[in-house]
Amino acid sequence: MQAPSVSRRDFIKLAGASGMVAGLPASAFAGQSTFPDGFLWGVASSASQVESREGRGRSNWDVFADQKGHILDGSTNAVNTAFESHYAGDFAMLAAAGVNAFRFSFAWPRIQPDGPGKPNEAGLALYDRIIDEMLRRDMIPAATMCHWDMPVWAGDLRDRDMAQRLADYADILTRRFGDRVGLWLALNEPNTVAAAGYALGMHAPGLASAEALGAAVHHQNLAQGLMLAAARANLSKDVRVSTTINVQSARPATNSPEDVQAARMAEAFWNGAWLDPLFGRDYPQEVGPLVEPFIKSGDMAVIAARPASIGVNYYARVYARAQAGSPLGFLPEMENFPAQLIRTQMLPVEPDGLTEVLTRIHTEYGAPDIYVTETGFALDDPQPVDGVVHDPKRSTYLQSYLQAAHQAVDQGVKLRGIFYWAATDNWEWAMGFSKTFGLIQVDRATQKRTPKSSLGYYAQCIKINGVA
Ligand code: IFM
Repeated sequence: MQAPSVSRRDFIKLAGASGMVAGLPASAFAGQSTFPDGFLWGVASSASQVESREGRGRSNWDVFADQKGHILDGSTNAVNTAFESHYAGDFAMLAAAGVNAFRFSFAWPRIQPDGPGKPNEAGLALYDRIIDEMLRRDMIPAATMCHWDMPVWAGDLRDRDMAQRLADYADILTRRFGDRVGLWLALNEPNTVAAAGYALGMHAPGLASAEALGAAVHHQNLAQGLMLAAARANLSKDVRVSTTINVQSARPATNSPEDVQAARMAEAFWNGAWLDPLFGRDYPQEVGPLVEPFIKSGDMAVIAARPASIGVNYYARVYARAQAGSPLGFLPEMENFPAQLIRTQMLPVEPDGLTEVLTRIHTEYGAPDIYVTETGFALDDPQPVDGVVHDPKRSTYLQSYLQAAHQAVDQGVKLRGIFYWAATDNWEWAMGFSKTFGLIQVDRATQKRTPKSSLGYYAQCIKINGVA
């Protein structure tokens, strides 16, 4: 497969289209908001959102998406962006913009399609090629081991044995790819998985009960501990091994005592239920009744992996409305957002919440290195004009989030990199293809990739290692 040729000059053109700082030398920004040396300027993706189903086993998300009424636009994840045959072109475009790290995930159903034990060599070989191409383009591979897609044979997270199955899978991955991946992340947003998949029935496997929720919380934490232990046993000490939590601070939707209480629960569920045990504390008392039935002797020690770095996904705050009878005790819904906030297709724009979560993790959890493993904006993008999709709002929002991240750095936070979600438009789970986050547009009929002007803006930031 031939990668299209994209030059750095094309990106100066793109930056011009973005109306930003095209052509200015890096010295023009001396003393302004620059990031530490070695900062990772990344973009992110996940297997189940970009790869096709070709060559892999059936996943929990295939089952969910194939059931009528689950996906907003009636689409499925059968083809997605056919990343497995377009990655070289995607990487060429991103590398020309200066992107120096690429976050992707392995599809567990591609590695172990039919059952536990011996992995599928064709699946492993595909990721060999993808990783080698990243390295050829000077992009550090940042790999999520499991980003929501699980093989059907493995069952679901109500089953405690899932933790060991995920640990065995982590062992396979780190043995094979440990010599090339620079940053390992065990799970992606276990909090979203538990809330949307086991409490609200909105994501695979479509469950909604307090029992399923409690099991999904504890078994993912346990899995994460076992996965990190398996990875550490296989990797050299200088390789970064961590996990990614969707950290959003919670506020009440109204001033009612019920909503104030709901926000306390949301805060504990969304953040503390994951970060506290990972860094050696007990579960927050608010989630005790949910998880206690599932905790066995020795579990908390396994979960307390105390990683030296942590992946943080941040989009916006959670606004909690009390909901009697809901397994969570609150609803994190769209209409709960304060009306004055700018809204994207999905979430509001709240840059100050990013400074808040980064400084909080720094002070409360022993100042780990932090990677913002996702942040991004779903917007209604226009059709391309002269080979560029003009999306100035995405650049403006991104600029405000980068400034917010930089404020955290000013306050001592050890921020080591940012990964924009997403590299390309992709399949947004239950929202199908209706939400577009990418820096690169993908034509669904032809799979043609077109850069957005926000990629040009990102290129300018990368060039000055700061906020353009
Ligand atoms: O697309 C998702 C991703 O898979 C996990 N984090 C949030 C993104 C946007 O909703």
